[in-house]
Amino acid sequence: MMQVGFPKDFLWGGAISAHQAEGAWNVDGRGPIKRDYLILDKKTGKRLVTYVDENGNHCKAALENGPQLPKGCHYACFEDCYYPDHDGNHFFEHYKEDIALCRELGFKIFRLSIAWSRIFPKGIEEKPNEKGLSFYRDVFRELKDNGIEPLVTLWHDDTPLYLEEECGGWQNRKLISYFDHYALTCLKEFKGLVKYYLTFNEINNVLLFLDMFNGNATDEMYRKAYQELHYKFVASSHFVKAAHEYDQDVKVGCMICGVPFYPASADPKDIMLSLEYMQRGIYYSSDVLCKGEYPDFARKLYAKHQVRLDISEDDLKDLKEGVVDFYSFSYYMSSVVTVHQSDDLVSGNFAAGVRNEYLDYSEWGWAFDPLGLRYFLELINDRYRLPMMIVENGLGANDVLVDGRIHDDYRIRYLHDHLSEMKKAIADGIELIGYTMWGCIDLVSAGGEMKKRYGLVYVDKDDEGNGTYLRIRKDSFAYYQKVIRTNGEEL
Ligand code: P53
Repeated sequence: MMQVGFPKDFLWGGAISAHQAEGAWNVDGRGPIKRDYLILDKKTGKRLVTYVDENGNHCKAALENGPQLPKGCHYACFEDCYYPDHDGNHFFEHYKEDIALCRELGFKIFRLSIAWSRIFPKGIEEKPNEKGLSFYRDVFRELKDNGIEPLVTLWHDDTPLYLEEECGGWQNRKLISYFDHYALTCLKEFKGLVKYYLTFNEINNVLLFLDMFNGNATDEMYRKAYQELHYKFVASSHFVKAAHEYDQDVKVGCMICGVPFYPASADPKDIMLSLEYMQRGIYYSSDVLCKGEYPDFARKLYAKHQVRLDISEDDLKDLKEGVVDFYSFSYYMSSVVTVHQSDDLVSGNFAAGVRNEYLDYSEWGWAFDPLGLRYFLELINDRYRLPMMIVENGLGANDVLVDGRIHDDYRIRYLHDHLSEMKKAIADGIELIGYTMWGCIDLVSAGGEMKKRYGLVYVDKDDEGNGTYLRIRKDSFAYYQKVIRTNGEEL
């Protein structure tokens, strides 16, 4: 029989990541990551990295082409700069209060990430940092005690800095074994506490962002992106295999940045172009993780940039044996592409392409497209037939406190419209098992702004780091609470 409403064990919840929420960046032995050296440049609204050059000069620069600094330079923090990720939203100190709020909301699941560098500060150690392990053990226990299942991302863009600076980052095959050691340590240490894992957050961004935001990407950049992806795919497959062998209860998902690409016109050239964006941006990564092998069209992509992968027979075997249990993805917006010239371009942070005249855009240029979510669910269901989970979705907006309250009816509308499309997809037979709304408690955005807020809960902190970090329930809090209480009957 067709499912009508949400399944009764639907996993309602919210999501955060370590470096955007925890703060306590240098507490209890946590090692540094590149994000710890990123500031928000007020003039351009862009993130800059701070470092010292070989003569000891203080420098700031946009580092768009990877983590490597010029020769002789070292990442450094300066007294007169504010580093938003150093504090996050103070989840490290506030987690009990935050989990109590999640319980009040009725969450069944809470997505968070483990900071690799809390467990292995440099990434190369043999023995894990006990204090790091005990922090996460406490958090997971607190969640369990509150009837909430943790959904754990192993990597949310936070490779230990040592591995990036000294080992060449993910261009180095050795990263696979360092990651394996970290991931297997988590698997063993958190046995019985964690049932759901995701390996690499938005793993496809490496390629997707080259396409979307870097019209001038060189062959060399593409070659590096494909190589990095390959090593991450292999590392991911190792974890899936190990998890399945070690603990029958554990389920592992991929994590794909889900942007459907639309053609701007019915010109077959535009149709073909949008297909190629889907192939490179979405299917290339998803196919490897969900089907265990590279798609046929990979050959076409490699030919375009003369890619020669470092890839072994063992790798291919591992990819085959380590396919994920469910398909998880983030969904914020769709994007439009064309071969034709257009002046009407979308601009915003991490948004690109041609403006879609049928859609509204957020203050940050992200297309509001709930139907695009259902479209994406259909595409993915057709291709993989796996249970699906939406592990990020939400609206980044500049919420304003009025008499101590946030009336975020725009966020309620955003949620309502996306949840309605999910409900329709489920009625059409799509196996959707969970939804974790992004940034359920306000946190630092990927672009470094605090004022781009996603939460059901407001956190009193501004872009310069001023504030009490007090938590305040927004109007959307009561809305989502009702949705969960009625299991989506009332949207
Ligand atoms: P912010 C771009 C496009 C889609 C998803 O993004 C993205 C990004 C930026 O990397 O990232 C995910 O904070 C990411 C989160 C991030 C969230 O989307 O730029 O997994 O870490 O905060 C929202 O508004």
